[in-house]
Amino acid sequence: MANIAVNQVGYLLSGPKRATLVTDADAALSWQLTDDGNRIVATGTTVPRGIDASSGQNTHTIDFGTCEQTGAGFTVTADGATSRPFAIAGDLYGRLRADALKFYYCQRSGIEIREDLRPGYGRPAGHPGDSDVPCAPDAGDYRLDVRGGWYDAGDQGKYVVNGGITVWQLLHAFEHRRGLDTLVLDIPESGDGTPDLLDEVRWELDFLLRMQAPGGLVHHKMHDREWTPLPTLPHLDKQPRELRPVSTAATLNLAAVAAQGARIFSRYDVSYAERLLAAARTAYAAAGANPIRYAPVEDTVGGGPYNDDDVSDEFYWAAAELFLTTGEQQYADAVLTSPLHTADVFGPYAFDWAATAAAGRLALAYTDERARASVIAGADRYLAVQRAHPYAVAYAPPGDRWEWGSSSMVLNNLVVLGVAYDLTGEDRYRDGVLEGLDYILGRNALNLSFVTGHGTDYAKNQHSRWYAHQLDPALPHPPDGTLAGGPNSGLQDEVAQARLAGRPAQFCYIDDINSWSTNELAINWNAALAWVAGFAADCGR
Ligand code: 9MR
Repeated sequence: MANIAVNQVGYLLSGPKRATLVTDADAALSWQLTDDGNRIVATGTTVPRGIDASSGQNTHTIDFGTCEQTGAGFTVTADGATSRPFAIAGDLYGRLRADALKFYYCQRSGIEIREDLRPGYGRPAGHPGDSDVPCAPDAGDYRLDVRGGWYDAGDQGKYVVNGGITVWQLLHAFEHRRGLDTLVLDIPESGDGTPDLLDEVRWELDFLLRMQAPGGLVHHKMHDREWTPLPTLPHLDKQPRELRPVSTAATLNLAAVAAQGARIFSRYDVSYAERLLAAARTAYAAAGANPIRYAPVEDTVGGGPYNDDDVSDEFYWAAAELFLTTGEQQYADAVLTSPLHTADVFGPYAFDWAATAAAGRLALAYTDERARASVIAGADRYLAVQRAHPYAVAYAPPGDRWEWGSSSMVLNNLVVLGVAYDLTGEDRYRDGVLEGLDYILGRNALNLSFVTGHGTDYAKNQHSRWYAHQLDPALPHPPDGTLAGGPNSGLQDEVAQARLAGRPAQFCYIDDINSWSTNELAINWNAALAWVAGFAADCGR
């Protein structure tokens, strides 16, 4: 049976407006766009696109971009199928931007979540004992105060490399997207004179600073000694908490984001900015003296490994941020002599917690001519991938094997398009970001929005120990604005293996709380959503 997938939130009046038809037909078909009063407002013919490798479906594109009517409740019809309803509006994404950022307050550790600020999500402070945590036997013989920060994902571990890329992306958005300095996030600090987004990011930055050991190296992570069952609310977690060993990657993450933070916070809190910059300098020097302390892949008990045995990209990224903040020659030299400054860093996906070279490049692109040209070249490549894709996804990894957290890879490739738009002002990059967001919000093989509370059919059972409504109806679903990790060809968990084995990439997803490899939530993934939603909100008028 035919099916039409659309962006269920809707389409910006000033943006591209396309849907994907799944049909057995090979020849072009007629389509109609209908408004909520059942009036036909546009008609046309589909463009056959053939088999989509990511879903195995025979597809056509429906383009209703010429529609100039606004409203809610539009549907598009072709081959006997009718899409879910959607809006066409001048301005659509303000709520998505706010929700994607409000997500972080509910992930906070070490502080009560206030019911008046997040109705349905109030809970006592989790892990107050994180103020005095011992090293595990292989990590040292001291204790640190590592309270605060955000819980990483559905688990209650706190990992420096994932916190690092998250902070970086949120601060990059703050620096380069409009409107984030005045956005109200309904957090305890709202109204204190500092932008809410910076207050939220500081909650994590303070934690990252606390993870720095005497001598300047930074602990890779801290988490429970053993895995806890679902559900477990943070304040009811009985597992002992431990610091895992220091790593070069974690140390360079602190160097990168403390340097970036120093630049951005200097307008609001000079002494905090100085503290950040001092920490960034000592971290960078400590990493230079200890360049091969790698977090091992086997470290998977009680928390994820976040293993990484190539930190040349972290060195490049940290040097880039230190250079942008200080302008000092030593950091300029480190950037210019890094092989990654000239390497092609825009592969199947642009960046994530382990691959940070593109983060350095995207930071430098606003002031460095070589970096600027490379971002534009990378963006052109992602645009070509998107144009060839029947669902307009700018992500097509080799063999169409989609990675863990693919939603964030799709979005981070759009970030490259967004920066290219900043650099050139050319509409094709802006349109690419907007059309790329369609996939996340329902124009996909599952007809599912991967963002809780946005769209008509959305993911709401993401793997989490406390938003565990699926297991205990007294607990909430994840808050609106929570991104699901998304299709993952690896199918590492048992639910996914039992239900999804052998399927094409886009079908390697299930909205089940126990499918931790396809349906988790995570701080880094929501940062990708926040960046792109911030871009899209800014395109409204
Ligand atoms: O996002 C991480 C992904 O890139 C890795 O392939 C995967 C396996 O190492 O781990 C993911 O991170 C998880 C972390 O280890 C623990 N907290 C939840 C994270 C999201 O699933």
